[in-house]
Amino acid sequence: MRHHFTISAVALAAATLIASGACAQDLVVKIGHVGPTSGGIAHLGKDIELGARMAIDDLNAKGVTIGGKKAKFELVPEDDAGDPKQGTAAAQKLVDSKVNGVVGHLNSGTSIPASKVYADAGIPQISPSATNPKFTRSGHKTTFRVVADDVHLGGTLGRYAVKELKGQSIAVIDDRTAYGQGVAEEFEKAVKAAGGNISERQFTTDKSTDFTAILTAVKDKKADVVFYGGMDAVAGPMIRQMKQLGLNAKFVGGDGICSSELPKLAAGAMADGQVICAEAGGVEGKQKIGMEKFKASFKKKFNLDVQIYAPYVYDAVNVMVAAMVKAGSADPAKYLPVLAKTDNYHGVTGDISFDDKGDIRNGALTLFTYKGEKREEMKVVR
Ligand code: ABU
Repeated sequence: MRHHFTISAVALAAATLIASGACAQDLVVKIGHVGPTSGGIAHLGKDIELGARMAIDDLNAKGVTIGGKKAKFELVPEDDAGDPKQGTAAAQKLVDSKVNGVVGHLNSGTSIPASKVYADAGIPQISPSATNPKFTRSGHKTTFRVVADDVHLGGTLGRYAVKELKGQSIAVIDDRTAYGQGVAEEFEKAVKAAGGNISERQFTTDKSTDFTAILTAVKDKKADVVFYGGMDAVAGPMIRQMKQLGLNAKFVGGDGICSSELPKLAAGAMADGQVICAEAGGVEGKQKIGMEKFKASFKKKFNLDVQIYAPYVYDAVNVMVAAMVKAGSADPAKYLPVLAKTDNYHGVTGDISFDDKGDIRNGALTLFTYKGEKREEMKVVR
């Protein structure tokens, strides 16, 4: 009976290896991924999930050796729907399934509470998109991000609204999420510091669809610049309703609105040059070639345009794996100290080094506008 059990266990292990495509001598490395692949910003959640998938496929195709063993990378995807509670539940699920590391979450509102779950389990987490400064300021050694933060985003856009757009009456609206509120507050601070005037302050939610009341209040103040702290799924209909109300102000926002999808979400209501947004990263010079190649490969592989964050999550996976290779181990306790010392990793999104909080050093921003429904780069700002 004992003998029979042993044979069954071996057969089961062999079947599992065959099913996963791994050989007995392979090291299986599980990379967890969490994003909102359902709900209003599912197109952005899918963007990062596919970016992570592409990184995993490329690593497996290239062949990576960790500590003398051939590594077989597996993506373990979870959906948090952009909801903080679902975010911590998804994080716990990944911890329970013993992932070696996590890329995600997308939203600051999910990434911040989830970071404690990963920290308690000692599992490294790299967000490709969470920009609220608090994400890396809890003192967790396991928390990293590969994008600039809201101080940089809101501050740059606030100065731009006053100095370049010459806004005389600047309205600020946010969706009360960790990201939307945080970036709007940084924008407001920078406008005031640059001598500008915040004429109206309004609030909405990340699920609202009717902005008539708040936009009427903004119109009454003759706003010439509207800043929105929130995501593209709300920004698009807001721009459409601005047009319906005859509010012809510039529309400014952070990385959350800066997607390929925004023109569609605005249903053709965006005038050329009306929208100015900032992606929380940027490449210059020769590095642009790598970014363009990535976007073309992504389009070929998935028949989809990159929305915003796919290149950032691609780099997040690769930075994590580079640390495993250097440490000679995929054990989080062994590769975490190496990951923290990441210095000048040449990624698709530029050179990545982490500071002592896990933030990217010398992070860039790229200002974009939209013309003919296409995103058009204006400049990279450091
Ligand atoms: N950075 C904008 C989108 C993600 C976030 O909530 O921070």
